[in-house]
Amino acid sequence: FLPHLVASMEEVEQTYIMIKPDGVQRGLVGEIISRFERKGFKLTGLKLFQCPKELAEEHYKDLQSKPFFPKLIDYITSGPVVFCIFANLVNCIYFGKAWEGVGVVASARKLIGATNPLNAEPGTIRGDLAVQTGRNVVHGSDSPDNGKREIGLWFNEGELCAWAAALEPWLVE
Ligand code: IDP
Ligand code: MG
Repeated sequence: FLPHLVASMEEVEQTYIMIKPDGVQRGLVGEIISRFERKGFKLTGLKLFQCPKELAEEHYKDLQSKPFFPKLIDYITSGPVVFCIFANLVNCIYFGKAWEGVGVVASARKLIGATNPLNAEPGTIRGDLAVQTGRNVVHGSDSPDNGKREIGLWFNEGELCAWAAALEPWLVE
């Protein structure tokens, strides 16, 4: 396969997924990443990182006024997080255009499940692996625009990899 035929990643919808400190401590990194891989999404970035307070506050700035905000920042900065980017598969090899259908952002939110793990369906990550909102093991962007914003916050230029997945024709018609 010819890497130069990969569409520019800017044209491709991408989501920012973060395995929170409880997920790392509990040894769930492989399990969680595996669920997105098995679904068929393409991994385009990956990092282990101790999040500084300022970055956690910027990431969750929409929740600043919530009473749980200080506890949330303590939680996210309490140990290393693993974060990654998953992209929609594209049939770029043949057509050079993004796959139409439910985007990776919305689909990843479905795989993750409801914010409160007690309401998350079995089969979802939070439904299977977590019990409390304050320890819900994983974050996923809630819109394509927020996906772009979060990727910009957590990754530096040149850290993402656009690559042609050889299995793509078996996942996208
Ligand atoms: P989301 O992660 O499902 O998108 P948001 O409402 O964006 O949920 O909240 C971000 C994170 O803040 C949650 O995943 C959870 O870790 C934390 N959080 C939200 N609501 C509460 C709460 O009521 N108590 C404690 N933590 C909360
Ligand atoms: Mg959210």
